Amino acid sequence: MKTVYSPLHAGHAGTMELNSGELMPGFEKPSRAEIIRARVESEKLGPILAPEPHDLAAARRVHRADYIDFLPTIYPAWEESGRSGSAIPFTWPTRGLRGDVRPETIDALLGFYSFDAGAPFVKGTWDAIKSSYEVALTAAALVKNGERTAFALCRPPGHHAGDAFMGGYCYINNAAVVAQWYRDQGAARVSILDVDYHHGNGTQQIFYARGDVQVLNLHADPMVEYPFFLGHADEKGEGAGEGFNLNYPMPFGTTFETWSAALDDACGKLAAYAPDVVVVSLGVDTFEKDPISQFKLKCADYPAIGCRIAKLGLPTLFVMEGGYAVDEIGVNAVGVLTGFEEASRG
Ligand code: OKP
Ligand code: ZN
Repeated sequence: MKTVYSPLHAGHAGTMELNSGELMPGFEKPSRAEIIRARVESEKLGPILAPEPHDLAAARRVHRADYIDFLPTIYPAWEESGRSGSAIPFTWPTRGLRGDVRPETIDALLGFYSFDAGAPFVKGTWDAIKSSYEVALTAAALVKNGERTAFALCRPPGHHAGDAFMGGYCYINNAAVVAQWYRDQGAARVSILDVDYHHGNGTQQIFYARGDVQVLNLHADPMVEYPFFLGHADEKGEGAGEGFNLNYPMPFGTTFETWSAALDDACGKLAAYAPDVVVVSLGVDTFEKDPISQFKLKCADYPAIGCRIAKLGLPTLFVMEGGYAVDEIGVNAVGVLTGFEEASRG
């Protein structure tokens, strides 16, 4: 399996985030991608390729144009206004306020285009976002051109980003971009299987009214876990999308026994949909030692996940999302991929 990776992710560094009432260094840090990359090498998963350059046309297919245009202007505007460090919003147009009037100043625009304070911007953030997007599209093309699978080692991740909002470490929704790109390249149906610990609220929002992209999400129950305000089992899609969004919320403490039964059910629904291609939003924050998560998967479970997905027998693109236990993130992420490869070989 080929991996696509860009060193430009590393410029998105030194971010700060609000956690348990304290501003602290972000969990979503450059070492995550470096450790995964090192494990890809040591496991001899396959060649590591640089991304091809891409303009932002594919991003505009799933994100609002004004949102995509805003992203590269954030840090320059932040510095222009005399600040440094992490640009972070602090006011949002929630119920009872106007969400339809675009404000003029950078602090207000940050709130206008986000749903939380969890997507900080530093000097290298835009270049990292753009490289992550190019990594996803380059890996997507490998699968389109006949590879059974590929790994987009994206950083920053994407699944919390919606049509016109960032949040939860996410800015451009890489999985949504490539799913739409496959549709535009002629795929009739695409499935997105999101196995990250957190609900992929951005992906759900983008495709909620569509029947041509099936979205399956396995995650911690939003009644008690971030992102809190989406991801319940009764969210099944609307209009032409009715029945094509499936959520599997699970309680804190969920082990692989329960989790893999949900994966099995999701794989059954996916197989029945018969997509041309599967996009896996690959988060490994389901791990028992993840510092911000409450599931109990073990290292040995990750190859079994890859194996189950391989048994679908479909072209499959893996897009990196979360995972914050950096000591094991390489073992677990690459474990899914080697499990997939072993099962594909039969
Ligand atoms: C991104 B991905 C605040 C914890 C919540 C946001 C978590 C984002 C996870 N103390 N922070 O889905 O792995
Ligand atoms: Zn996550």
